[in-house]
Amino acid sequence: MQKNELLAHLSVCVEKGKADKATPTPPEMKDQEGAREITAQLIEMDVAPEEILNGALIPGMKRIGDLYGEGKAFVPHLLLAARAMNEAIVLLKPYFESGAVERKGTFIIGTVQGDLHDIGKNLVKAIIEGSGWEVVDLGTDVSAEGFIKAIEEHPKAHVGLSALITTTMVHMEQIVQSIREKYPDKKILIGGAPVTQEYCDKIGADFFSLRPQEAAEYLNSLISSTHPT
Ligand code: B12
Repeated sequence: MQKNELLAHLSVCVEKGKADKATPTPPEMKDQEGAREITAQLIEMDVAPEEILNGALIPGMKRIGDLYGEGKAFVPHLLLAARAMNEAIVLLKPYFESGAVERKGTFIIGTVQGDLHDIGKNLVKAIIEGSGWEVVDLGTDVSAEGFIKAIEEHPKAHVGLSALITTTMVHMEQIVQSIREKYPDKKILIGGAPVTQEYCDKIGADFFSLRPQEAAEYLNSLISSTHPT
């Protein structure tokens, strides 16, 4: 296959969650090469990692993110796409780390204190990573101090908080306040099933959505006004 055909095929692999040859789904792609093999082939052909990222992985992830936002794809589809994306990212990681691929900026994300739910957070991470951002994942049960320490290490990063329980969601307010005391202009995104726009306005966060693709679009919209890290 030629380069452009391979890039187009890789994009479909991400969208459809075809991580590698052994991945049995989708049925119409059974026994075909997946994201891992095709990415390896493109690297072997000296295709720039940036082109692989921007020309195949990001558009594939965007398509599935949009379908999810429209209610035409569901959580399992996003998880499969994230897995396929990760297979490719692992191979591209050395180029990201060497600085050969420019990322749009850094996004710090964590599930707030007391909360161990991370499926939604991981989806947001995958879509934002898939949209070209470096993501620093703090994991679950993250305190205000945890977020602030990460911001100290990545001062230009934007921050995302996730919460799934009404009793842990309240920690978002204190975390937002603590971040604002030290970093008044920091952009803070919040989400998670119990979170609402009203709550976002109340605690002074900058952005709320239940749709990861909208969070990626919001971050992309900030690029013109901020410099990437
Ligand atoms: C899976 C699950 C678990 C798993 C978590 C596994 C894991 N690794 O995450 C386990 C079994 C461990 C678990 C434990 C508990 N759970 Co639970 N859990 C669920 C369940 C079934 C699904 C949650 C989920 O993953 N949803 C799917 C994801 C994709 O949705 P999401 O997180 O909302 O994320 C989306 C958006 O919100 C958004 N988003 C998320 N984060 C962010 C962040 C940003 C910045 C942005 C922009 C967007 C965004 O993007 C995502 C994609 O669309 C829900 C019930 C349900 N049906 O929702 C209960 C639920 C959340 N759990 C609940 C409870 C009570 C608990 C426990 C306390 C139970 C117990 N008694 O031990 C413990 C809590 C432990 C702890 N300290 O956290 C309650 C919460 C009730 C409440 N009042 O708030 C629920 C609602 C069940 C219920 N009906 O009672 N749970």
